[in-house]
Amino acid sequence: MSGNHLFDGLLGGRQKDSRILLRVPDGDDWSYAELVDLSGRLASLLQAQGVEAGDRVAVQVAKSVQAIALYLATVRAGAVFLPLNTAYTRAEVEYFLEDAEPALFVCASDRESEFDGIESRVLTLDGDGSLMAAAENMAPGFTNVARASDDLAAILYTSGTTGLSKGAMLSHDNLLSNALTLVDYWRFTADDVLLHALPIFHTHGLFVATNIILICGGSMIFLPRFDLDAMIEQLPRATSLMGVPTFYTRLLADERFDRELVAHMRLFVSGSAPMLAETHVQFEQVTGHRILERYGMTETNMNTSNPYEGERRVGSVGFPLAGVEINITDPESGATLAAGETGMIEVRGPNVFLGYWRKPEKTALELRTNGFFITGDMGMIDADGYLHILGREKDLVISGGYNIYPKQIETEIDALDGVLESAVFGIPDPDLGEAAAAAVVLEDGATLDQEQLSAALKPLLARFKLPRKLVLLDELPRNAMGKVQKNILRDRYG
Ligand code: MLC
Ligand code: AMP
Repeated sequence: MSGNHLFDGLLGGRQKDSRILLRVPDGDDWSYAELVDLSGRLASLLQAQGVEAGDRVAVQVAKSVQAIALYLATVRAGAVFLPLNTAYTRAEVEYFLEDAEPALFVCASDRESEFDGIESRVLTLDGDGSLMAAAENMAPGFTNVARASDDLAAILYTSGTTGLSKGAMLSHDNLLSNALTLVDYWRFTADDVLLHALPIFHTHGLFVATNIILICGGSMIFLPRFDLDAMIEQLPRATSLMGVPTFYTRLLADERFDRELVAHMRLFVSGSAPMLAETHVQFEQVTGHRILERYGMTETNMNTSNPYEGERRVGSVGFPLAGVEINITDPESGATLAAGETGMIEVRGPNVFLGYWRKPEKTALELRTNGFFITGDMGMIDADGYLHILGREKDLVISGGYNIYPKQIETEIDALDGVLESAVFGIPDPDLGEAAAAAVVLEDGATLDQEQLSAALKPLLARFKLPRKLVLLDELPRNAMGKVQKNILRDRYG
């Protein structure tokens, strides 16, 4: 084995490339060469801190060029990058650290004190005594640790219906092969300027958006977050945008967003959550562009995409990507269904992950021995071969592209003093697509109100997971089998 599969594929040969890779509005521009240099210094530093090949490096930091450099440094050092949503509370972070046992946990300096007494070794990315401060004194140049295509590159945590988060293990080639396929399928070239407003702790913002640009040699306008004014200001400088449906509904609701502003744009991609047909239609009416919708998951990267040329079919997520197979099966028996029938979407290909970190029994439930991953999404392939996602078998709320697992929220609510039981379900939300709502049954004699319940949940759960609506009920609606009927709750309170 020689070389570092992912890094060589993303940035091999760009050590001296002085073209601009990252433009940070109100900040500095970064060339390819500068990013490669910084990632090398950080990789040396990780090694000096004892990080060895295969070790996990957990990272919860604000979106920045330095954070991208740390991702690349981790890969170069042969270690495993483990990014965490910046909204996670200490309680949530502790679970991931206990499970993944990282050699290092890198956090933002403004949250360092929150992690006092935590098991893992904690370093900060920014501020005094930080990795960035030390990186300045490291010698330039770094010999990458050799890593092969099926070595582990990243772990991304995702939940299941049990509510227990599982680390999806992604190999060097899971990430590289998928990004290479997308560069080709979506026609990315060195002339592209991607307006990047997604977070970089998830598949969409990190592995799809960032990896694609690194490979094609283009550049990114790097916004810290989705901000409408900044988007309107920067769109004239971009050729392409990737977003969740909320990006597009918010842009459409702003009168500055018109045909002229985006006449020069080449591509708008949407994914991570279902896009309403009316958003597709309205977007085309306003801009003359048709959004390209694609379908992916943490465990599989991107699976299907509408075509670049040819019909982008509204309500569909397009065709399987090169090398990816889609099988529609009977959710009970697992038998393959005929074309046109609706069933479980299963996926196989070089994009599909290696399994869940230290959870072989969970892996066995979802990843078949024949290589097909059982997605939990229900769908149908139409007569022209387009895949349509028609529902989810997994109990999941997708809010603004973030996943909220009802079971996790229910577990926290049920553990509160005075609560007998609860049910968390998704309700339509005009901005976020879906939002979480909770129905709570109190114990006899308990006097909690909605505000007290909300206040009790705040330190336990990231804010985006907090139920936007909380109702107190005498009992939960159940079917004859005793199962809570969330569809009734959704109809009644949605
Ligand atoms: C923020 N908040 C949310 C939220 N985002 N609540 C529910 N759902 C969300 N998605 C809450 C905050 O906690 C805060 O609450 C309040 O809203 C305002 O915070 P904000 O930071 O100002 O939010 P905003 O800018 O409005 O963010 C909305 C958003 C953002 C849609 C722009 O959530 C976003 O960028 N989403 C993208 C997620 C993503 O990248 N998903 C890809 C997953 S990968 P409070 O209480 O503090 O006021 C994947 C695979 C695939 O799924 O196929 O791609
Ligand atoms: P995550 O676990 O965060 O990776 O979320 C993946 C899930 O997001 C998928 O299993 C789908 O349910 C959903 N998803 C992603 N893209 C789309 C899309 N274009 N349309 C509908 N759902 C999508």
